[in-house]
Amino acid sequence: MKIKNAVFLKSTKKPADFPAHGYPEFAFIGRSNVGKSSLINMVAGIRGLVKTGSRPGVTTMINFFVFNGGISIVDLPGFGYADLPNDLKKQFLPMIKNYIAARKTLRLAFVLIDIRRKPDDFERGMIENLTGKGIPAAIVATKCDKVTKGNRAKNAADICGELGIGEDSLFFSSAKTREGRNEILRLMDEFSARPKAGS
Ligand SMILES: Nc1nc2c(ncn2[C@@H]2O[C@H](COP(=O)(O)OP(=O)(O)OP(=O)(O)O)[C@@H](O)[C@H]2O)c(=O)[nH]1
Ligand SMILES: [Mg+2]
Repeated sequence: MKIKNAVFLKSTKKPADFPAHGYPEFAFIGRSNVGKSSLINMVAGIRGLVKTGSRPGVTTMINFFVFNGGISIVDLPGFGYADLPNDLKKQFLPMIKNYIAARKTLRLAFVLIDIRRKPDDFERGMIENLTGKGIPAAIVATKCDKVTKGNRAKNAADICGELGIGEDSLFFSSAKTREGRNEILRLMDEFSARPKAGS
């Protein structure tokens, strides 16, 4: 798939306000600051499409975008940063869970993990939540430009070990070098064409 255009559609917190267009949908899920919004910009090929920032908690709403007039892309708030204001922090996890529960058009979720970290209960819980609802998850290691080749291989093995997935199931990405873009686009193509699991 080539990206011909990518537009912002709306930001909301409530399932009642989610767009009803019915396009195959792809969501980016992960901890605050893992690089969700940057990855969407990189895949879109538009630097300022989504707001990003060095402080965690930049994305506070569920943001819907449309690629090529027929693919829905969703940027979610992150989770897991202790120093966010309390009211925001408490909203994020239910917001993500309600989104997953409500969204019948969700074909595949990209679950992002910083290549320098180990997954923990948050990532495991999200993957369980998704697969429990029949939604496939693609695990994407982010910020791969920040590690040496050796550390990348070691950290990738650790991440896969922790999550109990085969090493060829982990995708590598960098918003800086654009690594991973073609694979993410290929997954979007593949899962857009497939009927949704269970339907
Ligand atoms: N070097 C490098 N920096 C990155 C990469 N991806 C994101 N960043 C930086 O990491 C910070 C967080 O990126 P965001 O894309 O805002 O992260 P997010 O997951 O959307 O964060 P929240 O919206 O707070 O949940 C920013 O300073 C980005 O420039 C990457 O691949 N490489
Ligand atoms: Mg963000």
